[in-house]
Amino acid sequence: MKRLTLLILAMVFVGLAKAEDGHQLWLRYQPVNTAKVTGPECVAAQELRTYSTKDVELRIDPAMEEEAYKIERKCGEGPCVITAKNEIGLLYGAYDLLRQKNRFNNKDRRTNNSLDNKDIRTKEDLRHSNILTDNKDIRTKDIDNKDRRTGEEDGITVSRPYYRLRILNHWDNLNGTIERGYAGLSIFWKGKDSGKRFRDQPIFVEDPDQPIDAELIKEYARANASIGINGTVLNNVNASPKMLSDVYINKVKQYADILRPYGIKVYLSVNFASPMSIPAKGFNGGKPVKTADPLNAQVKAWWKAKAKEIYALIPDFGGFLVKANSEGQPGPFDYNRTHADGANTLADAVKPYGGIIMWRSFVYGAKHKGEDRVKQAVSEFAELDGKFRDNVILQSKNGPLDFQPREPYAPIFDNIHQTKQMAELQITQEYLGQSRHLVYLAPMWREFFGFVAPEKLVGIAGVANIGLDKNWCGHHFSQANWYAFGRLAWDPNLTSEAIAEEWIEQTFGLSEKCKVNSEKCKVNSEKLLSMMLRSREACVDYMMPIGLHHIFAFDEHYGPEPDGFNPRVPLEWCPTYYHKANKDSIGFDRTHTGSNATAQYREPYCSMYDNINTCPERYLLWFHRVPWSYRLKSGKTVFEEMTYRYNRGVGEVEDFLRVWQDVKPLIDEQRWQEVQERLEHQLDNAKLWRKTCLDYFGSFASK
Ligand code: BDP
Repeated sequence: MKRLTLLILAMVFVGLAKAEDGHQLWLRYQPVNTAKVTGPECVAAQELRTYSTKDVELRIDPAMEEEAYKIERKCGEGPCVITAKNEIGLLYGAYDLLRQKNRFNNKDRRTNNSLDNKDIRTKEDLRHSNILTDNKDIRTKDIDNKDRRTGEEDGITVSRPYYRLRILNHWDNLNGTIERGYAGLSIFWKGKDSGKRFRDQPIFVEDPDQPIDAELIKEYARANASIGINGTVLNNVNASPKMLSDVYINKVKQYADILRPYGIKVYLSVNFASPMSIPAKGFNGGKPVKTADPLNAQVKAWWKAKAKEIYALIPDFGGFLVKANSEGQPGPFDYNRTHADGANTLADAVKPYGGIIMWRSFVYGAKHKGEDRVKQAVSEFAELDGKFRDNVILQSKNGPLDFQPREPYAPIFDNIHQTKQMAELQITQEYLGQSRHLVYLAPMWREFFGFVAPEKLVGIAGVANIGLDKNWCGHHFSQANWYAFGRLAWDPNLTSEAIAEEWIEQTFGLSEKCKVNSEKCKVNSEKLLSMMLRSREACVDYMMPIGLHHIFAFDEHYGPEPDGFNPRVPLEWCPTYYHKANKDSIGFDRTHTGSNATAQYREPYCSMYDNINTCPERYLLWFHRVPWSYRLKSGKTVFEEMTYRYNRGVGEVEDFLRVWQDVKPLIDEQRWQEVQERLEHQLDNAKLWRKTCLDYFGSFASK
């Protein structure tokens, strides 16, 4: 009897621990097994059979658009019907149906294409000032009363993705580490400890003999499919040539086979000099080439042979992502060739198979060394516009510098007109507290779409925040950024509010505690929503308000180091280069009297940013150099305003801790505790930012 009780208790605890460690992400539906599913045998059917409480019928209609779906809900009278052109559309429809069923707060905060999706900066400003000053009111601004999901066609939802390319970029190295990864080692590549140490950390080396974790990759595929992500780049943009060796291509094939039923294509980052060290099947008796010059006939033949080798194994392989001539990576400049020469050679190799090349514009310190770093992409690429093959896409970060907590949009999007473009967003919070701070990024990405119209782009890439940590992303709330990326790639007009609300309800709202207390859960969900929506602005405040940027500790990019200067590293890595504070003034003059970066923007932004009276104050020190006595619209001097904002940022985190305490009764123990610890750390770190920056800048301001 005793043994039996113990056994039951043990089972309960194992069950609980398993259920609440965050590994299930937002896919926490309770299995019921009563669904009747007709239609093709596909992942959608399995998903619904396991989880739906209602009968669902799946229908194929070849006339429908690729990846689109229709859901007809005749609640109470017969089955729900999902119709799509093929199985992947059915799968997306199935996830949407499940998403709708697992919501309890049906307020309409869904889309907003009238407010922050146009170039109406004044409204943008208004919106931000609302967020900053009156947190209670944030959501009402975005409510649009037309419910396109339920209102229009009486229970019919029709949805199609805005972008064909919705791709995660994993910066995973073949030795299992992840560049800018804060959630453990790679889920794709496994290394082994070399026994050597660097700064007390073990050095890992590649170990291609280790088997892949097929189950984990299937879970990964399912999570991505549930939010519409349909592509993944499996390795770091700082790519090892070994990625293209046959042993690794064989592994890529295994991944492609697991991901395919979920509608996900695989892509690879490639090292431009790969032809010089890796053999290609059927090429030159297995010998590499002596050069990587993209116009050399042997090099072209090598890339063609390599493409053939890959496509023989993976017929739906997506293509290559390339970082060339940036931060020490090889590229076409090494042979006096242009980015277009380089990209086109690769594009020709994958073209026969329908592949694409995503060529990154994140370049500095090469051809335009010494120029203001934020100008270099336009300087390098604008003159090449129109010279790229039609299967080349220029992939650019949302800001012109490097994923800072706040940057103005990257003007490359204004300067390229004939070449296809993609935006690269960073889901991993390299500069926004990594996996230790709660910072919800959708508002930042929506801000970007307010300046770069979604229709200018053909796709979106997101630098992933996924690792081997049990909860995938390190911080439970960082999962929301993965979720938000997928949802925005599907529909960039979705509001940050709608996405956060969906995520909260699915992630925290389906617990046993919520089932018996659903009204309280609604209140909780509102509180969490408000906290998430304020979190990015809070981070800007306690790290880098009024246009400060890149004052992070060298390399780790986590804590503050505003006095950072090291003559042995490139100047563009030094914080002091970016604020140029001295006893008289602070800020980087990027106007016509300075680096003239403002000239790279289209009107009205060019004039607006150039003129200190019209430049939004959130970009003040980004574009302008001002004396310490300069007064902002608030009447405060620069240093007084800084002090106010650093304090406000810290105050926000204090409030997040209060919110988290309030919601405690309805959140499961393990996740509550883990988030609590991180929030406490976030507060300490925010205070450290405040102290370090105010001490440092104050030492100039008071002179
Ligand atoms: C920076 C990262 C660096 C990346 C680089 C890139 O610090 O690790 O390699 O961007 O995007 O944000 O290429």
